[in-house]
Amino acid sequence: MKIEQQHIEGVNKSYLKSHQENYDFLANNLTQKGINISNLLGKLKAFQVAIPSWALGAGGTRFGRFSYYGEPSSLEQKIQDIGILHALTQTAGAVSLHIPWDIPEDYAAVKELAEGLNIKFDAVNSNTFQDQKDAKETYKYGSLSNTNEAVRQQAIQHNLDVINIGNQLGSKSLTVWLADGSCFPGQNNFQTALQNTENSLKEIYKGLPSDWSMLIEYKPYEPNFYSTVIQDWGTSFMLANACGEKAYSLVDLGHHLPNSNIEQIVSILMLKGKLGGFHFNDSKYGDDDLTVGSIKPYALFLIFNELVYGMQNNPQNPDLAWMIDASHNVKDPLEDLIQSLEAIQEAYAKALLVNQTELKEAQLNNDVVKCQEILQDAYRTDVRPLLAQARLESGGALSPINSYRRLNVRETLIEERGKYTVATGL
Ligand code: PSV
Ligand code: MN
Repeated sequence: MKIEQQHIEGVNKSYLKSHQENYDFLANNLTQKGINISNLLGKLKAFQVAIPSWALGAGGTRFGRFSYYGEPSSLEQKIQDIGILHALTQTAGAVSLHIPWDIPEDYAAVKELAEGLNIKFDAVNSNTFQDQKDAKETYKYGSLSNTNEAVRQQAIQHNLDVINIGNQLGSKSLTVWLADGSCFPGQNNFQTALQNTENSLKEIYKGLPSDWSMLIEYKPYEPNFYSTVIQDWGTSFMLANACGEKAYSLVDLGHHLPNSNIEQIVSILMLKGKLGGFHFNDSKYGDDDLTVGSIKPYALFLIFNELVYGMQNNPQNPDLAWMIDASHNVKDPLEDLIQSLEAIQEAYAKALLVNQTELKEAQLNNDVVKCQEILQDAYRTDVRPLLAQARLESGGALSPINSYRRLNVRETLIEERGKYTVATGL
């Protein structure tokens, strides 16, 4: 299924009048505060987030998986789904492939399909957390950190293969997330595991094309529950420094122990020019992979406030690879992703409203109350008409979720693909 412009325009008609009223009201208020609206709209339109190829099917837990039917069963169908998301939201202009789940069979055809839908190939993700069919070595006791050299070599080679696949599609970065670690005290020697990992990452780094970057993701636990080799941002930062200037840390919102100050982590990494990638999700307890902004929207805003500050003040930090990394059991995955995309744009827009000059002045005066007022004034602004206007100007839907439902997208996908198709992924 492909959503055409006239379908979106047709549905937009019924929302146009109330949108115009809401937008005019907001635009007036913001203009009176000295905010440049067209500049703001330009930034929102330019902000694109990659959809991971594994998130288009029903999510699941180890206790079960409940399909929403009509899942994409090939890479081409996954890209078509992202095309639907992008047509409606105009903010999902990239796909992040997970290899080996999504190795293209026909590169030229896949590229052409993506190009036709305005979708770029963002970071490619390797997978050494599962054993693949017919693999010679097992990752049961680790991959890049394994004490067995043959296992490490297999994992290094896999990452080099992933770079090669991404290179043929136009990707410019490799994301490495390791499940390596231990489940019980004494199982691993921490120092050996870290040294092996560093050496393996350096081998992969050697294979990076000159215009590529390597993004090193960290996670404190799961699937290993006693120790994880790359457990936190400090370890990731250390490894990125050891590898070289094209290696960066990647922050995944769900990969922190409860109550970690993620905004501070983001800020320091950007100051050091080492934040390369970002995975969005939300959580109540751990790496819950819930819809972005569904649990802690204020925390997301504070994180975005630091991201915006870094983007404006830290030229030493590269452009970031943004990706949604959320998926679960109870929603239509496409509706879920639309909600995540909206929440990301909302937090970004609010962060853009923060008056950085006034904030700096209040900070210098130690006016703590004013500092809080400035942040919360931006956070409490209902920016949704602004997002809708940015979408409208880019040819998207004023109300993506309602349009998705009114255009009977899921029903059409089920008709086209059948009910019981299953997407590759977790
Ligand atoms: C691991 O929890 C992770 O966040 C990594 O980014 C993986 O690539 C992704 O989730 C999917 O397994
Ligand atoms: Mn992630």
